[in-house]
Amino acid sequence: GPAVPAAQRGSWTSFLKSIASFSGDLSSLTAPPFILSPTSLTEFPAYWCERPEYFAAIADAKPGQDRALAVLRWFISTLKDQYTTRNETMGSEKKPLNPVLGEVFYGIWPDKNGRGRTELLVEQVSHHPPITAYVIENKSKGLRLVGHNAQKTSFSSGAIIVKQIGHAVLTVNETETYLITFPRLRIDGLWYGSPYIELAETSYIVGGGHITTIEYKGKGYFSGKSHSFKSTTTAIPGQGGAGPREVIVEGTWHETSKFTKGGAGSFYEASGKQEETTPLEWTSELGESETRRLWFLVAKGIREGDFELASREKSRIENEQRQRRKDEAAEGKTWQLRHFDHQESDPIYEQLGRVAKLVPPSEDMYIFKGNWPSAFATA
Ligand code: 0T9
Repeated sequence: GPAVPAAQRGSWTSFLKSIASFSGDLSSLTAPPFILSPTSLTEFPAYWCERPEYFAAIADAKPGQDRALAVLRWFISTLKDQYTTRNETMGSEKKPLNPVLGEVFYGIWPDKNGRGRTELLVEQVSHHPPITAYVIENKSKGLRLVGHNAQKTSFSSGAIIVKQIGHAVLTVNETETYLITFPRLRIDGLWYGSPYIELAETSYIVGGGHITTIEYKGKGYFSGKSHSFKSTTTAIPGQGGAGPREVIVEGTWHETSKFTKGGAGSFYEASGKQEETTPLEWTSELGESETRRLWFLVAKGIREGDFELASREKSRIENEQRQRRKDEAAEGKTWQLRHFDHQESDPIYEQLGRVAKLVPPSEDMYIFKGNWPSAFATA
């Protein structure tokens, strides 16, 4: 049947008009019910964790070119989950719930086959514009990823263009660091009410004496297929990473890729299912802003088609937030982040970003305070 329910065609058209005449923070626009997702953006960092064995494999790889390729393989393995899951589970891309300031999410992927346990901690560190900070750790493998994410959106010939702001830094054994940047998104299919994502432009992984440039193309480029990429991994001159050769990998990030230079055979096959998060069991320690607790009734309303419930609960949450900000202002206080300290610049981004000639040459960062909820210890 048609993607836009007959009764919502008018509101979809006016939603599209407001997108087109609007640049910046799309999260604040009200969308018709059929396009709403019951999941908050604070859950999205879980996509980095849903192939835990590829994350663990980074630690097991030999430092140098092998490890640089292990980081790349893990990164590619997350893309299908990051950018096609909503289409697969809900029929199209959907508008996620816009997290409130201080919203948190905690999850675990248990140890299996010696891969160690992967732990996730997420905090919404800004409401408008939405900024999400996260830490992912596999302690037994000595791996830690700290990152933050924001978006700058614009509208171009019928599509939403999303420039991802922010970056992640992966640390291996407290010593080796990898800077990871994110691709640009193009959201198409809006007119028909069935949005989907294509990746575009370039993202980078820099560290361990190597730089990997990943180029993204849609239908009609490279191989002619949707979701295509081509990555080039080279040693950084003068950084002791003198790898034997350049390695090129080509294919599609949602299916299959192979070495086309400096190696042979398959690079990554997106087979098997992603592993869903085991959320940390709720106790008062996690607080009322734990995402699934906070949005429970909104999500229920969206899932069950009870949009009156969803919108009533959403308004309640938003009003409560507005009141909180007013109270803080009246008391001359500002909101304190729970798990992160904000810093204007990130020396690792600046240093490794120079190798990739990143624009902008500097970005801010969120430093993890190290305060995992105690419930992780007993979970
Ligand atoms: C980081 C990811 C990000 C978040 C989402 C653009 C988007 C919000 C940000 C970039 C993750 O690692 C990867 C995947 C999907 C991205 C979302 C897709 C999307 O549409 C939303 C935006 C804000 C909208 O909801 C636009 C309106 C909507 C009706 C189009 C479906």
